[in-house]
Amino acid sequence: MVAASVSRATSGCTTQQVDVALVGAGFAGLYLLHRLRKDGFTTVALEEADDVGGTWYWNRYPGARCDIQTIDYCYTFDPELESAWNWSEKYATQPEILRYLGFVADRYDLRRDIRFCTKVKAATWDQASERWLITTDNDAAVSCRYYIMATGCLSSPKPPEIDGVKDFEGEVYYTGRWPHEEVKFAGKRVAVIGTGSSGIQAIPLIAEQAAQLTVLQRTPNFALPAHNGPAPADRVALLEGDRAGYREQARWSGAGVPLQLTTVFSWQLSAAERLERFENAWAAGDLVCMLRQLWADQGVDVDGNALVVELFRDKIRATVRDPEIAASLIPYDHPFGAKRPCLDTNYYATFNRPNVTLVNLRQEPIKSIVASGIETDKRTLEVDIIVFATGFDAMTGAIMAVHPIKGRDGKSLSDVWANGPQSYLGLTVAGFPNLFMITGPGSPSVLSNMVVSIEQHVDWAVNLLIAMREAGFTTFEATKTAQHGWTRHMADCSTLTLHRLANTWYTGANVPGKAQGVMPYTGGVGPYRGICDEVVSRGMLGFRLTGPNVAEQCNDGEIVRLQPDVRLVLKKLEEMKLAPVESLGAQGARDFVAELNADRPAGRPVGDVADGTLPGTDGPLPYRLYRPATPGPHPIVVYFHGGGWVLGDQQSDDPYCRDMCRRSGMIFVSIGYRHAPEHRFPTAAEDGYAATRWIAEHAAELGGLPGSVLVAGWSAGGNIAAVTCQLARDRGGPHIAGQLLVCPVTDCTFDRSSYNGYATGYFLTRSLMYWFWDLYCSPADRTDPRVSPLRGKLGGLPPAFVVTCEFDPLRDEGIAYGDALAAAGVPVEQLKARGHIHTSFTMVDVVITGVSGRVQMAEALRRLAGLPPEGKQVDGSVRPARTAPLKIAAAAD
Ligand code: NA7
Repeated sequence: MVAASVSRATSGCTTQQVDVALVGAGFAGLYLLHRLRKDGFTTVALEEADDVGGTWYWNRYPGARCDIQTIDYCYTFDPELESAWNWSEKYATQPEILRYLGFVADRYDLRRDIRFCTKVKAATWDQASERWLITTDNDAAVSCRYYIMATGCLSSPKPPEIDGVKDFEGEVYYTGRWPHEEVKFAGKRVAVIGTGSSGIQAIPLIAEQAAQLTVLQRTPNFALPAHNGPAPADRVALLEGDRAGYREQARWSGAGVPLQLTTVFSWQLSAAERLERFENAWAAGDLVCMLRQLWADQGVDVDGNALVVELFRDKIRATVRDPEIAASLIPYDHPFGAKRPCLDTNYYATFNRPNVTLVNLRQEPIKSIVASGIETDKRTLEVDIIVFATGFDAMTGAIMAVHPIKGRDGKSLSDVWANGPQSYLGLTVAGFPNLFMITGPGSPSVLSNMVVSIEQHVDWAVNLLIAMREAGFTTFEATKTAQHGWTRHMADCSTLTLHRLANTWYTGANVPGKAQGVMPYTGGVGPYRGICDEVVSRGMLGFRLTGPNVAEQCNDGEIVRLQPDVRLVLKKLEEMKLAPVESLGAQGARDFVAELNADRPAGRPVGDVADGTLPGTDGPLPYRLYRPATPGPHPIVVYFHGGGWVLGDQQSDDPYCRDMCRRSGMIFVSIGYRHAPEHRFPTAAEDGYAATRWIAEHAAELGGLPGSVLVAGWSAGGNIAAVTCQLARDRGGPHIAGQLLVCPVTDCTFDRSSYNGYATGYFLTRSLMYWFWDLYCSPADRTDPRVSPLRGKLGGLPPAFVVTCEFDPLRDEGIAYGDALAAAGVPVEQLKARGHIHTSFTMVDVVITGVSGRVQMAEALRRLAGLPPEGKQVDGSVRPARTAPLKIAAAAD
């Protein structure tokens, strides 16, 4: 432990020497200070305000409250603290939260190490001493080994970007910098600019006092009634019944609140059932409940989300009497939840008051502020008070805009982040040694219960400092590889939610000129915590650690290379500790697959699903036909399911067939070909060919376009599809217009690198493939092109779209087949799906990140069938765009 001291620096100023300097005395700074001191680090906290509270110190505007229930929005690190404090309301007011933070500061005697009224002016890393030098506007500079930003995500107010504020002769207030003295609205004409959470909380209370209130709204937002009062009895009972368990559940949840997620999809509910769920959430007055408990596809699929939006719109229309005002208040430009929705008390009803006027700035933008009020391009609104509720430079504002931070080689953080924030884990930045950000961009932060995320970050960071001290390390720094991997993982995660579809402060869109991109981590609090723990268990993966008397440690790499939802699926499977499928015997394996399939999300509705049989070479073969809802006739795709020639049937890839039928607008006919070991090679191949020929000959009867068909298949089904194309070419038909091969088996050798690199741990294993091969095909037959199509003649085959997945033993043989087809002159497109496994594309509504791949497959099928791309009619006219690119399936959680 380095003793805190104050030394006289060469310049003559005093410099305070500490192990750790942190900025901010809000929720994050207070807990950080407590933990660091408890663990023996000399620490100083620098705080601009004259007291603790952070964002709760500054945001004193009328109506300011938290929007996560207070029993969840509080510290959990000390059970005694929990029992020493009782919250009076379900959503505490700002004064109560501020009192709580003051109570915490006193209880742990934190104030003695906080330098209040001290603004940091610059932070500079000194390579020679391996310390940060922090200069301030008040008294001594600070020299510290570690510098930690506990500055909050919403603490740097955004300038209103409206000219003329200084010309206004009345009073001006900013919600994010509200005065300590009471603001008197009585008898005054007041204007509020901004209808985010701050505006929506303040407006009803200001309306009660002011003579006249004008609300200037640029973009309407969703607001849900808070129904404030005492904390709900059921939640309190849950907490008190098992406090530790309740808190632990929150830590591993999606949003930091222990709520059960729904697994039911919107299309499985009737309109009445959906309404009932919505009404229950409305009555509960809980954002997390409304955001996550209606139906599983509400937060990840625009169609599922649109159903929520419509119910919200009905509520606004039912509350606001004037239909024109109601129409202006109805959100139109973003999915529900993509922008932070608000919790309100009487917000919409406030617009029924005679003293309240709504100005729609989309119809009459503000030109400037003038001496007497606000000038729009239609009129001058004369007012006595203007309240700016115009928001914050969120996530990055407080970190980089507040003071220059210069890291290694004098590089400044604002330059490094000029194109958007990049971090490792949202905690630290390559090139900035010994710097931590608590709930920085790249961590769950504002998409979670902040206090849960703060405690996780603080614990993780302080535990690292302790471990370093014990091992003799004095510096840590994220590697570029690790940071790059995290940035990519962040981008992958952002495809799981709808946040990327809205212009919000989550994406930086509220600040003119700011680089845009989803800044918080959208993968969820629990998965994030698991990843941070994994960084530690893998030897501080992605960090370089150095110290004076110890060898450098750098275990470089990327912490998550799988797609985020694939990672979760694999983790779940690992936890289930299932016996290897090949140990179950053929029937046991079939039963197991049937059981798995019974539990999967139901496939989406299509126009029609019909079962039938077709004549095979030795008797009838069952099939299942999926017809689009659009008027036919449609091109037909003959589909072969996966299952290693041993498992599955015409229904086993049901969700995939439904999804592809909807996306491609084509008929899918899934074939129940015969299986090994009862029917060995070449039965499956011959059944596939016979079925394709029969369907081509009977296309019109099936409602399809006559003349040709397409074939598609996944895994062993991809093998059958590929072989069918070769047989059709060699046996005089039928004409096949294209082949879609998804993770196909194409060859009988097992020595390609993907077979070895991904032999276990990625669902399909090498030993399972050995078993499939043994059951289907004797070694002597394996080089026959009817099972190893890669060994066949490839010229003259139909154009192909070949899909392979990065973490799949079959990856390399799929790529080899695509390459060989191309070399033989066959038009080929290959989709090499990064971060995916063998089952990614058929786990519809489970692996959400598989959607974009299926969109590409559907587009490819349409091209191969000679259809226009989605959105265009055959005659070239544009039909109403379906939401295909945005049609993201459900249930990330
Ligand atoms: P928000 O949610 O960013 O809301 C700011 C509001 O101010 C929003 O309605 C903006 O409209 C509006 N705004 C911003 N600049 C202007 C200008 N120049 N002219 C007109 N209107 C403007 O901030 P809050 O403080 O309400 O809430 C922040 C978070 O704090 C909240 O989500 C909670 O988590 C706590 P826009 O939508 O940009 O068109």
